[in-house]
Amino acid sequence: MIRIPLTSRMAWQALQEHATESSSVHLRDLFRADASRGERMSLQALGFYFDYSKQRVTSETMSLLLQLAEDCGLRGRIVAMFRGDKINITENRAVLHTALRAPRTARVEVDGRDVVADVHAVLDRMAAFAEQVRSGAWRGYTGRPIRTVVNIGIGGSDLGPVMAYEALRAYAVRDIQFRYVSNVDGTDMAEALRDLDAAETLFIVSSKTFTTQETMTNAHTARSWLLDHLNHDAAIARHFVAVSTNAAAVSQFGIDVANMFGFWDWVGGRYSMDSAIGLSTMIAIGPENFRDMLAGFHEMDEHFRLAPFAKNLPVLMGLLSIWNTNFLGAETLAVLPYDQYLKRLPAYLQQLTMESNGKSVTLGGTRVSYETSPIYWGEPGTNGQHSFYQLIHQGTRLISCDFIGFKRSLNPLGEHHTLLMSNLFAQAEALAFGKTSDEVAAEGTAEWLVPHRTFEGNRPSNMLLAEQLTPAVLGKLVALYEHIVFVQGAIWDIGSFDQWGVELGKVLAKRIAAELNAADEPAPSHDSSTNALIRWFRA
Ligand code: G6Q
Repeated sequence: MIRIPLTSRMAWQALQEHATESSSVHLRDLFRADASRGERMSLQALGFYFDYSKQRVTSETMSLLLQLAEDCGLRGRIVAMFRGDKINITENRAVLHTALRAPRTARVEVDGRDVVADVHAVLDRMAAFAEQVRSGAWRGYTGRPIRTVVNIGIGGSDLGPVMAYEALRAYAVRDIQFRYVSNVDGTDMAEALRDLDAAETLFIVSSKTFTTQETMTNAHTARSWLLDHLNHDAAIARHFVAVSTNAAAVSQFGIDVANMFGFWDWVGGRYSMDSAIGLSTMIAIGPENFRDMLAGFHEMDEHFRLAPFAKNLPVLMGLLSIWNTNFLGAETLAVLPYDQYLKRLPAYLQQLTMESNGKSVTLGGTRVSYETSPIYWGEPGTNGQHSFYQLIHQGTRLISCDFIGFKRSLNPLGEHHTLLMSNLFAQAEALAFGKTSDEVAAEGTAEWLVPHRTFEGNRPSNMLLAEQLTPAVLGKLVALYEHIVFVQGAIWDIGSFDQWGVELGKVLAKRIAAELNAADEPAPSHDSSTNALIRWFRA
């Protein structure tokens, strides 16, 4: 297949020219020139109100970006993903997280097998188990019900469950505690176990491969702790369940395969929070809420698959991030949820976006000549305003922001929500329009102080609003970002679904661990710095 380099595409070149021509245009001018810009550049879909009028774009920018999407074959790529083609070419795998939330009646085949039936079989088993734990019918080895669930996993087997648990806490049972242990640093496990009663603790060992060093180390430590307290191997079956694709390793660990919840190689770790990896989420919020969340994911999948690009949320947000990254030079993208429950969303999105699109060769294997994934980061509002927002307002870098907010609070308390939302809208406004030196001077500011108090503005942002944070809305939100990543990857022509950098870390750590334990000299293959570090640690 002949691949046209992205930078040789006509739409790309037109965008470059257009970016140069419009470089001096300010959002103030754009709004002044079009009184209806705020409504025109907004979209209501799936219960979201999405306003992108504060992006530095015109109608021409948008039509060039949409043309770029067409030229890059985004349409065909979407079809290929949903159909189950092996688009993860370096691992020869299908990419079918969308099948995890397909309704029971759907059919998606991988190698001739309908995977939707498999998905629902696992969901049903998860639901039965979750109900048992929630109702107290599931008893620990000494006959007591479960009071704490500890999820042991890392990366994709941790960040999604943690984020979803925090996000949906308002829907969670309050008489069971949930803890998440991921770091191989013993402190993580020690602090999680410190005040727990083994007789009332359930461990979910979540690992797609069941070989990940951190997770296996933590799982073995948890098992020893449990056996120290309950003194019998038979206790393992009542206090450990597994989520994995590796039945052999699960059973070797001592977990009854009857208590294993499976998933498949076509689910990437960072795309797995709605698979069995979400077992802790389901125990927390209950099967019905979990299914609502899946329905939300599915609704966004269908929107992504079917909506015209000009009215397609993931396509628009993906293209806007391309514009900011590749044509305006923004290196980072701040995700700023004005909702305390979404406090772990930025961390979750860091993995989703940067592990997926932190790549520098095209699918054809040649080095890219343009930037790929921006750095995603963020904190919930309003905390960030008293910290790093300063740099977004007045620093030298261009940072684009995704603001997220809700009309109704899950905890309506006096004036809190109105204040929260007024901060949200005010920040987006200030970033876009700034404050000119004339305006500052007109306030009676001393001349020497004027430059310090002037805000350039012209800082681009998206505003994404919804009625209230519900399981379905969370599902839509996560699917939205999953598909934004897909759009970006399709335009950049990179493989969004492998993670060789993560694999490298897994191999390297094992090698050095053996050397840290050995008494002899470090293997000469290391550099002088690494050898010295190993000697320092051993001494
Ligand atoms: C995700 C990555 C990575 C993975 C972890 C845990 O896409 O592949 O973050 O989820 O390394 O892997 P296991 O689930 O196999 O333990």
